[in-house]
Amino acid sequence: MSRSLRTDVSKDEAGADMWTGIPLFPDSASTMAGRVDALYFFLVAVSVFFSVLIAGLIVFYAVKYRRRSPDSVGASFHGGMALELTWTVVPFFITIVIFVWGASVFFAMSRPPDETLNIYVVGKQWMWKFQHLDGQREINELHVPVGRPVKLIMTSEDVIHDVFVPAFRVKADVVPGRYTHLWFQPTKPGRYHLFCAEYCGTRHSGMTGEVIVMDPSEYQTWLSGGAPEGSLASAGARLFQDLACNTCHRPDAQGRGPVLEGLFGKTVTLQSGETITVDEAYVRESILNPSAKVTAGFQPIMPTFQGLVTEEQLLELVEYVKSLKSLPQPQGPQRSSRVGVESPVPQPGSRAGVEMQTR
Ligand code: HEC
Ligand SMILES: [Cu+2]
Repeated sequence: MSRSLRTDVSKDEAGADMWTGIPLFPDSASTMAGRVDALYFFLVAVSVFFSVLIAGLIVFYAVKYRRRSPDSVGASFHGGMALELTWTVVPFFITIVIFVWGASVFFAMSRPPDETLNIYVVGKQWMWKFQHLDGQREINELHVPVGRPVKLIMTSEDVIHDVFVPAFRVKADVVPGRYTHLWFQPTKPGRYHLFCAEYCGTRHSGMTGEVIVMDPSEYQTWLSGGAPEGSLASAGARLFQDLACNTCHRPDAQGRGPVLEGLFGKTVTLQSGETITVDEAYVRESILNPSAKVTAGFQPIMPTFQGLVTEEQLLELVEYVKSLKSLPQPQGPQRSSRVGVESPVPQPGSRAGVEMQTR
């Protein structure tokens, strides 16, 4: 039953330990846990207070005004202004407090800090697949370091799933066809349950896993343990060649497609005149449905890769595009090179952090 039983187990015992000792209240192991609990306890306290008050008054008045003789008749009266104002105004202010408090916790949960450790998640019936930027892949187990904000970038291969880590007090839907986000900052090393919290088919209840929070040094050791295929971005770089993306997207603006170097995070103007900030979702859509948002100054000649790439390969391509740093530009923003302005000769080593084969 004890907390130590659940947190100090060695790796091989973990499976058996999963189901021993169900505690009344989950561990608190993230920076969000205290805030969520405080709000939760406030809600419980308000509910208990009013339940007791109302039930008490009902009993009290039922006794006080009980019928004392068979022929007694109740007095008729019409309202009491002071009473009605009180039971309108007091709940009004209490619900406003709940709203403002709830909104502030919600905002804190939905806005990750700027510097996060990003991990990609793919849900599928009935398992969780995790991809670390360094290339490690895990199934139903997620290793993270303690004390660092972690952001999960999540999608599903089939139906809607939902990541839920009770000890962190965080939960978010994982939806096919789009990326959703979830962030947390673990505060305590240990092993914590991970659940799917959206009914997703026959074996939904078995779609569980563990988040393993480690000391930073242990985490480094674990990270260096194995990534035979290299980083996610380098896997994406290989795919970029295998799928011949590089025939159209070249770093020197001589290709038929836009330069992707430095694209991520920039604002792109579309043919429709709209502008859009390049994020994971935009890159994903550009690959699966290129004609949905055509970049200004280009023809919609890019073929769709729908059905040719898996969700995991898409993540590799997204991560590769993310890793493409801007080429040194003498003047103006990156976008100028896309509308035909002369751009500098590419440097072979300029694709920072990514091993590229020479063409
Ligand atoms: C036949 C040439 C061609 C191929 C092959 C091609 N693209 Fe494109 N790509 C384009 C063109 C042209 C555009 C701009 C028009 C548009 O948005 O559809 C574009 C747009 C994009 C954009 C949006 C860029 C921006 O500035 O808005 C991304 C990201 C992208 N492609 C990635 C890829 C990836 C990844 C692959 C390989 C899986 C690929 N492309 C293969 C021609 C190509
Ligand atoms: Cu599920």
